[in-house]
Amino acid sequence: MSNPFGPLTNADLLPHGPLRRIGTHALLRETVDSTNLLLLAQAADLPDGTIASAEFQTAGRGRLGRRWVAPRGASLLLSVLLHEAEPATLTSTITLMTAVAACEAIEQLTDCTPRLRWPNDVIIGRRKVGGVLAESRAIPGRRAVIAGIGLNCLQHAAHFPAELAGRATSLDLESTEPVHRGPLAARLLECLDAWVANYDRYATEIRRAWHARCADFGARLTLVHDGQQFEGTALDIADNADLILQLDQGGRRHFAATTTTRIP
Ligand code: BT5
Repeated sequence: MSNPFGPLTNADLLPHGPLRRIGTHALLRETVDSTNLLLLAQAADLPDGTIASAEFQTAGRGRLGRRWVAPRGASLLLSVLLHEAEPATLTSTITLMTAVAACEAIEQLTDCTPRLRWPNDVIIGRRKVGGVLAESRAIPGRRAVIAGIGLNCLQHAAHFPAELAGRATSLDLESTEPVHRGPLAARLLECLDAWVANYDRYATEIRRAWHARCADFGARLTLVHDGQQFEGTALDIADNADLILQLDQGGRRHFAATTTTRIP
């Protein structure tokens, strides 16, 4: 095993068991703009299952133009490239699979209990410990689907910018045990590989696994869609990962993650 406090290595990221799909190749960087961008840019030339990892991102990406910020060496900053035939049905469920895989790795290797917040947050208590960003682009004959995850591992409170105070946390802050990034990365990728290898057969299971960890159902949410605010009670997620909201004004409505923001 690599140095538990050193940078992530190929030994952490490439599969130890039988390769299903994820881990054909790994790009490890000290510094990169964004691991998602790295894979998006080279998507047509890299093999299906390529992993990208960095110790630091200068332009970490969140959803809808937001930023992901993390000090050097404190997080898992990982992205996975998947080549899919069109129509790439994987795009609607890859966020759920990645978030569930992150929870599984945390549950198996730490004493933390992670939960999920629609559409892409991994939380502990009420604080965000990780986030998933799925992106995709057409490449010749196929679609490149990129699943990126940022997971706060070693940060302490002063590492978070002021605007995240009280809203963000790390595994080290939440756990009573030391947190080792290498084994966490390896387990997260193994869990994701298991979901992705058979995702068409796992549609029900993935929804169930996500549902079981979701902190939102039955909770009151305020959503903004198309400049309009909607309030209601979260009921469920649809097969395509839309959130189903029971509106206070009456009726039920589906909201897509790509066009919806939450008011905290
Ligand atoms: C996300 O977006 O949560 C998706 C984050 C995905 C990051 C990974 S890192 C590897 C890969 N490469 C990338 O460039 N991206 C992916 P969103 O739901 O839009 O949340 C973004 C918001 O979370 C920000 O506006 C902040 O409020 C907050 N935030 C930023 N950094 C954070 C952190 N380290 N921990 C907790 N919250 C954070």
